[in-house]
Amino acid sequence: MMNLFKKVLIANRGEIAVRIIRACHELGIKTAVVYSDVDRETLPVRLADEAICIGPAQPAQSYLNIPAIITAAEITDAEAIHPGYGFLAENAQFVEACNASAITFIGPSADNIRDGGDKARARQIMTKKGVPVVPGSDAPVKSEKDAVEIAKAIGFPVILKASAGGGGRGMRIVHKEKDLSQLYHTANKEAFAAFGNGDLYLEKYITEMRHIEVQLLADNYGNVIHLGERECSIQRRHQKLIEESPYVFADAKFRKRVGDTAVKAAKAMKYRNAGTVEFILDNDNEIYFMEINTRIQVEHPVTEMVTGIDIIKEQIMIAAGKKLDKKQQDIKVSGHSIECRINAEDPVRFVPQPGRIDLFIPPGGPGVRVDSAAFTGWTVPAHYDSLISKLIVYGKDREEAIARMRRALREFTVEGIKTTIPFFLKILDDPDFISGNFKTNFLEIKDINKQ
Ligand code: MV4
Repeated sequence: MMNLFKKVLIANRGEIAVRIIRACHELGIKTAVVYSDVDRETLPVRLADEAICIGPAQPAQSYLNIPAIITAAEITDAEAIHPGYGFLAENAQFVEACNASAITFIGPSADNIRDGGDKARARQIMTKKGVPVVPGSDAPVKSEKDAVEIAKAIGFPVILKASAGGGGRGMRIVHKEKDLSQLYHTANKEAFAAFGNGDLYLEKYITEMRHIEVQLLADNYGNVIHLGERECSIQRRHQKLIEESPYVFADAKFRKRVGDTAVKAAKAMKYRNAGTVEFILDNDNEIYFMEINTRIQVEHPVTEMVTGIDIIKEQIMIAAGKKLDKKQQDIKVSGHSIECRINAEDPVRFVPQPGRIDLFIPPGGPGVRVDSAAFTGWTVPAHYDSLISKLIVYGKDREEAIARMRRALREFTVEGIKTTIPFFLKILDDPDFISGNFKTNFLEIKDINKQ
């Protein structure tokens, strides 16, 4: 086997830092992790071979501090940096800073990140290469007048989206022509405030859809394979809550169609490393490119469970210049996997609940995986996202996976702070969840979190 890195620096925290440390140690790679003042007493700091404090809790002064992280890599002699997700994972300037210091960024190229981060440009690239996109504007709209004309041509309802967008900011659904000018201005202002770029583009609004995404692996030599799809429709305020693989109603033909389309999308932008193409699946079973996520995603474990492939190890091997050692026909999806994101939040109103965990007893047993950095006595800081554990189950089929998730959630003991565990137990008993009969509007329809 080609030489991998001797040491990798992990520029992240929490469960994903632990996940990356595990992959490195299994590959015989030493690890260094960076941490902020409030993260001194944490699992990644204990598990890594070395740990370096890079600043105070505020992300801008620690996990987003590019010079501090490059310096940490240099003084620990790390040859590569894994950014995890969030923070600097999709920052093209950070990739360029790594390149300038001869440190390998474990992830896509700076150009890949720029293409994926500019949603209007990604749409253009896909259109040009024949990847289906929802009818819409072929560039950011230039003015309110421009928006009205394009919207009338597409037909209402339409959705305004921020070119630099993410997380639903700068997004507005427009049902009638008369509402467009006002919504255009508020979306434009919101996008500018959030991203420093107010550009908006338009798409036909698909009123009922599923969110289906495809995991990709692409090496540095143009070889691209997909690892099947994930169904991620159960979300709230653009935060996914439950993800599964495979999609309940996917047969081999659907998997090939959506998978081949995702591979085509990756090739259209000369993508490399791990990535995910997100699609809209409409009621006529048509798929449309929505965006490409140029990072490892929170929900990657469900794909690992059904394919047996360690995606983090693949990322590291690709970044080290290894050729993909698997072909598309080697990828087999078997069984079923579901993930619940356990957040330190009130299970009804979803308000973050930072604080001390007085007792933490994760579930175990057959088919249960817990990706977590939590432990008894750990204080969940208020400065970061509220994800404390990912509970992932595997079953021979969806029915077994659901039964396993239910019993694992019941076993899961977290005392001292509120978590979203009770919320998931309600969803798992919902007949429409059990039958697979749900869309992205599932939680709004159910009002499952209102009482
Ligand atoms: C859409 C859509 C319907 N039609 N695009 C994109 C980002 C993701 N977080 C939500 N997105 C959507 N894009 C078209 N052409 C529906 C959603 C969507 C959504 C939009 C607004 C408010 C709540 C939503 C919940 C799920 C999906």
